[in-house]
Amino acid sequence: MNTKEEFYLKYKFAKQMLETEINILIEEFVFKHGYNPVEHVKSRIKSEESIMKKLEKKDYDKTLDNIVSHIHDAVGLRIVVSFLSDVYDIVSVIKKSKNLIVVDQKDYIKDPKETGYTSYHLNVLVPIYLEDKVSSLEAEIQIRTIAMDFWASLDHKIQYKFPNEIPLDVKEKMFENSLIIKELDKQMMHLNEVVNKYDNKK
Ligand code: 0O2
Repeated sequence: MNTKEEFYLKYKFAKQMLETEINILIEEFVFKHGYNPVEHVKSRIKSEESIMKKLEKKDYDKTLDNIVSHIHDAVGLRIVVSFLSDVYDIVSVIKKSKNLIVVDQKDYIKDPKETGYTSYHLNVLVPIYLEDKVSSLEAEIQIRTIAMDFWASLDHKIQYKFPNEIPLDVKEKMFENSLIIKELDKQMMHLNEVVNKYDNKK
């Protein structure tokens, strides 16, 4: 590994490559299906402070090599879609990409985290084309519905407000709300299918 600046520059390139590839895949999907399932896409590079905190939590030395080996979401991209079925359509599109190699996947929609967190996570290798060589870096893509994103965003605020221990009543309420979100996502998807059938009859 080279200097710290060069190291973070590679993460910047990986983020740019990932954004471009995802935007192309989405545009291609819209062209093929005449429908845009994506509400918005957001990407970020994890701050150095958060990376170091995560290494500490995982009990690893704070080295650049350990970031590459153990921090799988230093580059992260989130795709927020309208309906539950859109999540799986987008996952399947990404899996078919010739430029991204899927190295891990977690379906937290099928198996939610104990907090109630739901999302589909895909870890991919993103190619980076440098002047003298081609290398790759791992990035995490989170795909979720607007309802799941609503839940996760409040949960994130709660985690920030209570860094040590989240009060039990808040935890329980969030878990209850995750079940409501799950039901709402199902209902909205079914209603959308009904609405689409009306369109077809015209
Ligand atoms: P931030 O600030 O969003 O980046 P690891 O990433 O190694 O800790 P694991 O199991 O390999 O753990 O990764 P996982 O759980 O697949 O993905 C971790 C990321 O998922 C988190 O990153 C969050 O973005 C999101 N996530 C996981 N669980 C929850 C949850 O209960 N609530 C919310 N709001 N988000 C969750 P970071 O680095 O923790 O946070």
